Amino acid sequence: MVGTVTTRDNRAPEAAPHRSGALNGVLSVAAALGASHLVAGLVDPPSSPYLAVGKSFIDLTPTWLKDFAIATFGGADKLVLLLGMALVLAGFGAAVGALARRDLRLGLAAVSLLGVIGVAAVLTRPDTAAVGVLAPLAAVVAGVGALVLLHRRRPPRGGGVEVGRRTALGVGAGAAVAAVVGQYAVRSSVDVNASRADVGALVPVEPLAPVPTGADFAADGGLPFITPNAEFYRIDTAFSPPRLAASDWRLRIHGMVDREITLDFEQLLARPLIEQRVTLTCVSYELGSDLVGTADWVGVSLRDLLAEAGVQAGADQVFATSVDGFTASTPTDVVMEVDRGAMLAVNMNGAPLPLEHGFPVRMLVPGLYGFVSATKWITDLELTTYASKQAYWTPRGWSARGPIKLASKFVSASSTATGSDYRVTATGAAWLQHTGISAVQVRADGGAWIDARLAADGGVDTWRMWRADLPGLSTGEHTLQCRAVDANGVVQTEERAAPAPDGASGWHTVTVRDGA
Ligand SMILES: Nc1nc2c(c(=O)[nH]1)N[C@H]1C(S)=C(S)[C@@H](COP(=O)(O)O)O[C@H]1N2
Ligand SMILES: [Mo]
Repeated sequence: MVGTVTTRDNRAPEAAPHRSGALNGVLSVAAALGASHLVAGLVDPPSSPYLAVGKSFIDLTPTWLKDFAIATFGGADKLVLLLGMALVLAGFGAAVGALARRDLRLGLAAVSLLGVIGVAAVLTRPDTAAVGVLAPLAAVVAGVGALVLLHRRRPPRGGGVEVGRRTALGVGAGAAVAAVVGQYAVRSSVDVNASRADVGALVPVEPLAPVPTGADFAADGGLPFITPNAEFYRIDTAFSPPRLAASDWRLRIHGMVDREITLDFEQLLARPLIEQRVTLTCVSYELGSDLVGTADWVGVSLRDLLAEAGVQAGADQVFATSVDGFTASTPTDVVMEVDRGAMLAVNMNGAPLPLEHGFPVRMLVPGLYGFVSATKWITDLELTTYASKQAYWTPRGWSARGPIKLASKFVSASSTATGSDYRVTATGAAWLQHTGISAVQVRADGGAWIDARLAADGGVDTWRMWRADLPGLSTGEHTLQCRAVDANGVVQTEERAAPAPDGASGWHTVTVRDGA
């Protein structure tokens, strides 16, 4: 009967080829990405659609999602984004394949859409060159080519399976090879590692005294006073760190200045080199989180550089731009404070800045959160006004100004049994850069505050480590809190605030148990 025939005609083509349709789509998208990454690697690395779209994605991400990603994944947020993009692209590829199976033209249109998005990203990103559009165009050529090839070679029902499989394998292998070679080309386009080795460790006019002994309680489970570069938190909007050689670096100081200045790296280093011990903090710091670290920085006084340029009256904002288009603005009056220590840093803990931390040059202003003061890969400084220009995070709902808030946190807590009760030894850190800490207090279960022992003072722009003993805790669970008192006697507020828009506040609270 009619029913039987219909069933056969519908069922036969659907089972197996449907799956290969999705696979064809995924392979075509992979071919598109591989080819474009290769072409980008050869002509203009930042134009790789994968990187450019990733970067655009970051910039277009709503603030709540970005905050969530930083809070949830911390330093791994980039990896999560990468995996997320791979998943989205694989899903997109499967859809392309399904469309192509219905009508090849639909599939081709869909895969070309990837190229259109890529062209748009390349043309609108500040760090991409016009020649970079060749990369998304290569994506279209490779994606369309692969889809046509795979579609044509799709085995006719009941035969030719080997031919189809070989084509698929060939496209997949070609995509992988192109991606790997492209990545190699991206990495070797600028030899930043050689450039870092050239810069090496710089010798300041007056080297800092070593960190005083007893500046931390690392032996009791606390953090080391100096944060090793490899463990220093990283926060930025860069999908992958810009690769800028010191020899290609230029800094333009312009806007409301008497004399515009353009410096290259050698000219920067010809200025007197200063060294400062500074604790950097991210405004996204949440009570107890890791977005705070201390390093010894060598660089040049920013105040002196701006004085050379001659800051004009009314220029209340120092507007910094990085090579990848991130911007941050700092109040001019803070940068120009005689003892503030605003600097352009080139060394971090005795080594050239790691790529992730801004090689070759970054800005630092002790006492201000990173988003308003610590521009990495800095290439431009404009003296302007808050009224005329907004930095990256301002329209995204964060404060235009960002003095660091008084904070303290627990780092470790260990318990020791003492007969029928137990004792907890806690370590932690407290900071109010550029003011200093005079005391830290700890309490259990809302009881009386106990003064913690402060570690040796490592400098007014750094954190202060502390250690506290809480004896006589009864078996079971207890809640510990800490609070800091700054050098002026101001006590850290109990009032809780989320990081947005201008930094978290409140007392860090942890739970301890005996035997834990
Ligand atoms: N170019 C660039 N510089 C940047 C950022 C950025 O996104 N791009 N983020 C800022 C923020 S929010 C912080 S907290 C510090 C973090 O510096 P780190 O990654 O070296 O710890 O860098 C600042 N400088
Ligand atoms: Mo930050």
